[in-house]
Amino acid sequence: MIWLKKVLIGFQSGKGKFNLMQKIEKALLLIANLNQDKKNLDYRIEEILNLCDTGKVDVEGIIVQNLKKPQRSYIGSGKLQESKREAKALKIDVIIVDDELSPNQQKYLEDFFKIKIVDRTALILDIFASRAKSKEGRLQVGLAQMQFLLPRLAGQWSHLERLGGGIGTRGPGETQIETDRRLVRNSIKKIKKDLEKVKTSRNTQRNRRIKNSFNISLVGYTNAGKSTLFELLTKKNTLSSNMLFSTLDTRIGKVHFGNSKKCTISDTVGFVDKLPTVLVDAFKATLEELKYSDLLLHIVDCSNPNFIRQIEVVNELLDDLDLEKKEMLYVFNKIDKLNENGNDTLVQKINQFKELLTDSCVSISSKETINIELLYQIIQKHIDTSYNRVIEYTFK
Ligand SMILES: Nc1nc2c(ncn2[C@@H]2O[C@H](COP(=O)(O)OP(=O)(O)OP(=O)(O)O)[C@@H](O)[C@H]2O)c(=O)[nH]1
Ligand SMILES: [Mg+2]
Repeated sequence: MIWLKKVLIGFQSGKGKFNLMQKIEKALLLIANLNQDKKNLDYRIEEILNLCDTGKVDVEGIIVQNLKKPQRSYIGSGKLQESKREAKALKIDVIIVDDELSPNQQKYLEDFFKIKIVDRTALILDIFASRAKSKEGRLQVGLAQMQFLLPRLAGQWSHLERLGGGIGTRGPGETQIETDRRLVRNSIKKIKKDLEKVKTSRNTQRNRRIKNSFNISLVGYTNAGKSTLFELLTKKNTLSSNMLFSTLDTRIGKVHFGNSKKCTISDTVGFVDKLPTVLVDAFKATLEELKYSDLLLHIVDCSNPNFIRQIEVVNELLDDLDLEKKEMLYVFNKIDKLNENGNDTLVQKINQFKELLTDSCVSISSKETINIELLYQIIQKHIDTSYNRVIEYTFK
């Protein structure tokens, strides 16, 4: 829990931003595989390894246990002993757990391993904290960190209780927890107030911008290639990198089409499976831009064997945001990677999926600029149709 303490002290001193992983640390990864979900296990491992890589953690070993139901100690006691031996042998600095731990589970594992325990949510929060650049982004992530911290504060003072326990030791510990809780609650209140202010000024700017223009938003799973396409279409230099959550804050640019109608395009945060609940609000706030879009371009990394699951994750979140009725064009990106050997089954899967989508789909490569002209034409058609709709409506 030392890092949580750091977050708290940081907010007290007004800095408000912390990296959980300052240097590259050696990690042991624990995975409880419920119901022996073999099909998704490889994908799950690949994704958490990517997250670890992005969070600058070196995974030295992975321990998976198949379980029928969740355990109080996350995995069974035999596997825990094995993990402890492994952690010692590999000189591990941190245990990464690929699920969100309850405060009790967190405390149990900390007491057992006596080294830092970082669950999936803490890892994602840390990546977000190091990525957030705008004032709003930083406030949103700070708020999520505080909300995550609050129920976990109790564990941090257990060392005082252990100094003998019983009378005379519990008092100061308990009081400190209460003080910490109050400080965190006060910070939460302050961040919420600051966020309201930022929101009002953003709404004013947006109202000015969306008037009279056709607004396109890029949405999609993290690492699908949204920023690369944004860069290509706007000729802007944005951050695109082979890391998860490169983009956190929505960026807006202009695109020029043949007709005179003004067109804006926004690049948004990538989606991820099992999004931590404390981050849902932050996501919804950054994605507010989508409500004002006339067209969503759903960018799919079709070279990823799990692209269908990734599409589902994105669509579920869009549903949550009440955006399921928005006009959407599926953009199958990274087709250049499909020429590699051994991709036949994947290509077959893509073709089957595309048949279901009929005309609302286009395959491109943003990196190799394949079919970009075609994408322009399709977008142009959407703009023309929407423009005609407006004219019909006005003259009726
Ligand atoms: N081979 C290939 N790589 C691509 C293509 N488009 C993007 N990439 C690579 O995929 C990685 C992720 O690209 P980004 O544009 O940062 O992806 P993103 O969707 O913005 O990611 P987040 O901001 O993390 O959600 C980068 O290494 C890109 O160079 C493509 O068409 N082909
Ligand atoms: Mg991006």
